[in-house]
Amino acid sequence: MIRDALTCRRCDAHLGHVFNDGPEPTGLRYCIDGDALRFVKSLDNTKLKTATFAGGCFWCEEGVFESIIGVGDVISGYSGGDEKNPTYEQVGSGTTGHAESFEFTYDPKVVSYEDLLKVYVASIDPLQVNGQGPDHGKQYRSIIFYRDNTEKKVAEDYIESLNKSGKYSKPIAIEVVPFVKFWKAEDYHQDYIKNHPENPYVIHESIPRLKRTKQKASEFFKQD
Ligand code: MHO
Repeated sequence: MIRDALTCRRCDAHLGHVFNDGPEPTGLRYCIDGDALRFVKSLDNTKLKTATFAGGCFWCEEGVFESIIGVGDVISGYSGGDEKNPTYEQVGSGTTGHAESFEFTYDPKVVSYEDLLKVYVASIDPLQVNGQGPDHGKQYRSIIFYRDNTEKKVAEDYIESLNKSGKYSKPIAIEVVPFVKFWKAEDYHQDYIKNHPENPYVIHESIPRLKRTKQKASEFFKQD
């Protein structure tokens, strides 16, 4: 059996060993010191809540929220209009009333609805009307879809506090509307940033947006 010693790239400290006599499929067996591990709190799947927002390009927003502590699965889709089974092309034409949206589960014991709103506002230009960054049209408008009166109040109070903060030159342009229905987008839109890191839009819009949001709301982000 061969044993490889692991050392810290930064300070050369010993972190454990990897042996080649482990089980299939890798054949590796890890014996790692506790100090070298990062323990991640697992979500309580029985108590997850669901939230839905729209903030322009859903590829970008999905990427942001997948990086947030306490957030589970994030799905790209469409909401805010009446059209049934909308397609990307229909929504992109701006005729359906839908906005590119994203829906996700979260553990309210780990991250609160208000904290999710802070991340959301940090991830967009909250002053831009009917658009986000280079994308213009109602299909890119910003919306908080609340599911009950508590969420409605948290959202409205938060927006009011932003408007009163004196930090903004114009009124916050985020709609707060009741959640009705979320239509999941086509499969190729899911996990788009991860699957298409070479896409120019991802390089020039999505990744910078992710980095900007992380700078503004770093306390909510998972470690890399
Ligand atoms: N204008 C961009 C938007 C991407 S996005 C999913 C494009 O058409 O690629 O909104």
